[in-house]
Amino acid sequence: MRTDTPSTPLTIYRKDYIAPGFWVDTVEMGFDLDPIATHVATRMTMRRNPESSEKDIVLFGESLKLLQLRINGVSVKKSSYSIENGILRIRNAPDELTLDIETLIQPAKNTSLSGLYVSNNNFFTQCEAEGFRKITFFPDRPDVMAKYTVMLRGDKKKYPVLLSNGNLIAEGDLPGGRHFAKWEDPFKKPSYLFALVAGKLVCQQEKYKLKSGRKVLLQVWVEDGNLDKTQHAMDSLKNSIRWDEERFGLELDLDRFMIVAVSDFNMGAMENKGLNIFNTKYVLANPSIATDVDYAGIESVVGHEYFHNWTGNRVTCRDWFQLSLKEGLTVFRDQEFSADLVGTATGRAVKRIEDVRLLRQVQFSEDAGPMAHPVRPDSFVEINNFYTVTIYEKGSEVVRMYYTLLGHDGFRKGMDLYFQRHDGQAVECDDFRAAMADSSGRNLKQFERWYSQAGTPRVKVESSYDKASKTYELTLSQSCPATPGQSKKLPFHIPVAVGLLNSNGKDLVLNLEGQATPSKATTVVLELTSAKQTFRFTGVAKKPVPSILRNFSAPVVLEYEYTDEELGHLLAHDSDAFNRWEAGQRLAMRRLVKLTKSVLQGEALELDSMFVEALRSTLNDRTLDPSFRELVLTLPSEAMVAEEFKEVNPQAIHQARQFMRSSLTQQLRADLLTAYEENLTPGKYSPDAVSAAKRGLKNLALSYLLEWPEDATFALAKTQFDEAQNMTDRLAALTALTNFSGSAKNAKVSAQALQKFFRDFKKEALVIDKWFMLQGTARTTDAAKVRELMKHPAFTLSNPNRARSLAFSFCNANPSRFHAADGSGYALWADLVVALNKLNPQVAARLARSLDRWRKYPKALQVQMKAALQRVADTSKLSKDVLEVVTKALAS
Ligand code: B3K
Ligand code: ZN
Repeated sequence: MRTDTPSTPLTIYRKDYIAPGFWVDTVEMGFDLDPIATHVATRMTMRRNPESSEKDIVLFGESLKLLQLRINGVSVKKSSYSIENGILRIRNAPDELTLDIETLIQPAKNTSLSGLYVSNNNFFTQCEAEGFRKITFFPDRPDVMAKYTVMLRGDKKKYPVLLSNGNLIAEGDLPGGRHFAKWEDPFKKPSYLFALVAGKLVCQQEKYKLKSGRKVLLQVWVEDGNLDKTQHAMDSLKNSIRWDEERFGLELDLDRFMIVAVSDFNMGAMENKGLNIFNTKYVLANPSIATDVDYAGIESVVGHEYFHNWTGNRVTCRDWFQLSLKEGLTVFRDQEFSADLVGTATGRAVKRIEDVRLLRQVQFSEDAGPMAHPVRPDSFVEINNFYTVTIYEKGSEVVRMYYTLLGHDGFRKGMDLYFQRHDGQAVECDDFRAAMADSSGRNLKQFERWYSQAGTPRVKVESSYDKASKTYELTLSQSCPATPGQSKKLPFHIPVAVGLLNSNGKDLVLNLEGQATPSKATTVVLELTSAKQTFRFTGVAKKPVPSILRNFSAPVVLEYEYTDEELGHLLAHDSDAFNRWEAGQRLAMRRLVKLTKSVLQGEALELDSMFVEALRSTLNDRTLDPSFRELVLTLPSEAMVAEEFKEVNPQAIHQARQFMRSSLTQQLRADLLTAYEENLTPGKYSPDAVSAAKRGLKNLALSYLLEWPEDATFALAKTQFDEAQNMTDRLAALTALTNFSGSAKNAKVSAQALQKFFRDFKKEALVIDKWFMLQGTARTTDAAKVRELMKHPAFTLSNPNRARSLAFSFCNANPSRFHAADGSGYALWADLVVALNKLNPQVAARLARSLDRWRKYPKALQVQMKAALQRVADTSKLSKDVLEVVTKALAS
């Protein structure tokens, strides 16, 4: 049971799951599309589920006008059904029946972008998680899977294109300038995968030959005028299809696969069966509007949604608590896809580092805050609040640990068994774990705790070397901090990949006592299953330097007392590129923490030469891939430094990090200039990994160079801005110019560049988003400036991309300004959350999360944050989305 009255939000518990009282076998739908009032006729064949304790037909519905309700052609008597709190309940239904429902909905009024809505005069749907109930009354839960046939009717001029899931089986004209299209999806699916699109759209299409020889039709649909921006999405789709065939033996099961881009969309994209709907941000690209990061994002999101066709659609979730079953697994698959496409070992490591950075920065923080939840949550108020980095990114790490434990082939066997057992079913995370255990013969019972316990485990490592016996011991102990509702944690099953380096930086061949290690192995996976365990390596001639948690083999915080010298050794030599990078980050973090403390104590700031020289030699090491060098030179973000402190002072962290950046610039000026010049990419733009890596390093060098006020480097950035042949270089230059703190003359030039950028791209919404984002995160932007920008004619809160570009970027990515001492950032945040709540609760709730960690700040800030949270909580007509977030924050 759930309610629509948000003042008393109802918590739904995993333990309360009961199977549906009725199954639905077929669904036939007819839509008469009209933005003001769309008529929806639904006919479903249903049969009683003898195994359920629910005796009634239970249908969910929201914002619907019910016109008709018939069982086997006869109107259902008022006394036989009730509608209460969004549930239509029919009593005394026969065991088998045909249910007809007619509803009226108002797509143009739907600003929540969930259900059927209008964007730029076209129709789109978003049904995950619970949007289908805004279209018709339905057992809108993922374990009810049915076959759908959909008839779309609408004005032929206004809506020339009519799309739904599956195959087009009929189309034609109707009287009155209308037309129709009939679609049939041959696969049964849960309602959250239903989709329709109608409007004025054009497509890039091609026939693609699968490995089996079967030909499929691929289409990328966009608004007229955007066909010059679809090639990369199409290429990414073809790469995804090929990759899933090769890596997992999974073939596209439909004859037609469509991607549609829409500019008003709550998230990245949606995996509706055969009809993926995408945020334009993850489809549209050409060199003049998209950056290298955008190109990579498109590839990974196109891959992600495509891979859902098997992991999510063919095998789906029994209930929403199992969300990570499909999301964690599919993120793992898209991460592997992107890594495989680059192909090189460094390319793989670079991808891994980027993914881990996101995990640490956002997921570790979530795990330590009021919204912390296990990968398989036990309860929620609003499921849309649980599309989190924990479900997605930590979920992917959990899948990756199976991969680490079972190996490449072992994991593949597990996947094969999973599909063999569960194709066409709605299952649980435990079913996936069972497939991995049964296919490998391994006991993965304890592994279940990764699903049930929230929080980021800490692994503390101590080492000792015994010269006489030539043995080296590592003692690992684990703990996990308390999280809301979980005070005590039991030990996790943690794979810890370890290598040992000798004094020349070479890997030792490892002999692990009591464990058969493959001959010549230089990395072993230690399996930590108890609170504390010792592992002994034999035949170690000299005290080595341990490289622990290689490739980040588990989502934990590793504590080991490395000396600076050892870290320098790892940074210079570790064969594991992840840990090589990690060593540099540890050196940087140690100093950032110290500098922050010095700022707080009013001491003079200093940067030691050991660190500067270590970075200098990495920067100048041409044997290293530029993308790897870029990552080493990228300092831990302010948010990551904040995690090292019990009490966070954002301004002190900002000052410390800025000091480090400008000192590095001062001392590495010549090296940075050389890196800049060596990594130019003249000629035609290509988003390939090699060129993108060069641009990445070059633009990082540029951003450093402008940390030191100097006319010559300012001019370098200005020239790059003026002459850029692609968006990557243009935006990097503009960002550097905007953040430059030099003379008034230079400031004027920067301001002019910013204006020119707007003029040049005012027709490209995705570029204007970048323009707002750049300003939202600019060092000089405070809350007043954001309020001023919100008055700009191009700004609107009702488009989620635009709202995110300014509001989210300021609140989440400009910490020293957002946390201004006068509380102006929090007041702005509260105004924004309240305004968004009326328009779009999902987007509002995302922004509401910016104050999750308010307890971590100094008292003076806490008081103001609490007041802002309270103001939001006290707002009338608060959605349960926002209410859940602010209530949990206030209770922390
Ligand atoms: N499954 C969708 C997310 C739906 C979010 C609903 N609030 C996109 C994805 O993960 O692929
Ligand atoms: Zn997904």
